[in-house]
Amino acid sequence: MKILHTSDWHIGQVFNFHYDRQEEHRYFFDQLCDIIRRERPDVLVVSGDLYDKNTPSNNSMRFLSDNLLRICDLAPEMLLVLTAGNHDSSSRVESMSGVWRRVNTCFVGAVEKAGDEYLLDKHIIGIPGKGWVAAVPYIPDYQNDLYNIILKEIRRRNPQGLPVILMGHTTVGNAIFTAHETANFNGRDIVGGINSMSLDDVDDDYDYFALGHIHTPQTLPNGKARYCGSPVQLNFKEQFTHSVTMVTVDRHGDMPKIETLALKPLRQFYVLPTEPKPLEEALDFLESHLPQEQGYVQLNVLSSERLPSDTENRVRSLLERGEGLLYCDYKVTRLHSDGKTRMEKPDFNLTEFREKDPFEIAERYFTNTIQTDMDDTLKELLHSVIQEVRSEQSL
Ligand SMILES: [Mn+2]
Repeated sequence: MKILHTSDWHIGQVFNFHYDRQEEHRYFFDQLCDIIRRERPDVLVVSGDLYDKNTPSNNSMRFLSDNLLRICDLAPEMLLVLTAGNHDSSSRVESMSGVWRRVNTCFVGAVEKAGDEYLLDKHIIGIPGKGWVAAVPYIPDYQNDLYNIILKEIRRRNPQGLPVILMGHTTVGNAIFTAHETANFNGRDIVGGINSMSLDDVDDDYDYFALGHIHTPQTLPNGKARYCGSPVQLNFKEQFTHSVTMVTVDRHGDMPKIETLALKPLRQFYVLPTEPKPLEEALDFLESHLPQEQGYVQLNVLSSERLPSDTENRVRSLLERGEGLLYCDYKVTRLHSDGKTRMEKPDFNLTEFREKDPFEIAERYFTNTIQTDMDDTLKELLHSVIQEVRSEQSL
């Protein structure tokens, strides 16, 4: 069984509030179509965060369906399974699922119960003679029992012992979170608002765990759970090669063969200079090292005070000398006031602020204003309030 694994498309992202990413996503879909044509997978799994927002524009929804139809047309025999991530609206993702089912495409968004029992059928998708997909969308952590309940039901339905592919959109503890803001509470990682779970709590009889949510591509230590990572770079922190993952499982119980297929970006992300420099030096550097390929530019400045108000205009006019260079912002690393080279944590810019975990923002605000660390009782209280707001929002 051949599985093509991707996740975290974030269609409809508007970078830095005004740069539409649709051309870059189209460039990704062109490459995805080439890969499908060449590799002929049995199933394409997309592990959540199809859209960037839970209220995508009509244009974004049209863009997704047009591109999925392209894929369906070129590989009508391939199964597609797409799940909702924490960025998606679970009910919206399923709103047209009945129609899509006719072209071998399953959208799985919401988890439903009848009384105390989960409704399992839509999460368990069989490919006759080939294998099974356990389609688990983003779930709040009090529903983590769903993974094992589905795996148990598949054991019952799978007497031939065909390969089992598990999907999830969650944080697995001790993974590599380099492209993300993280918080830690009572020894547990929280990334992008999702509490971490342990792979040890999931029954071991899946053959591949196709994970989404963490954008840094990585195979976890058990060798059969993997974050494929985002296919399109979503911010300046994602400084790695973006890719999709091709997986082959020969027999149930065998270790999967995992191959990374690199993607080309349409636009680059430039942080210039690489190390922060004082403003005038940074501008000189930019002028003499103007990138040749189109992309987003962030100026990297070392300063002990606020930058003059014309800084942005100066950077913009330098970038106009290049081709397709898009100004984003400047990042200021502050020298400590005692003049030592020790650096303080840079202030958040607006983009970073939007990506931060609310817990971290509140904690930093508290520490800066009250000038003392938050005690455990307060942390616990804050944590439970954030959880409560989140579970209300996901209803
Ligand atoms: Mn994501």
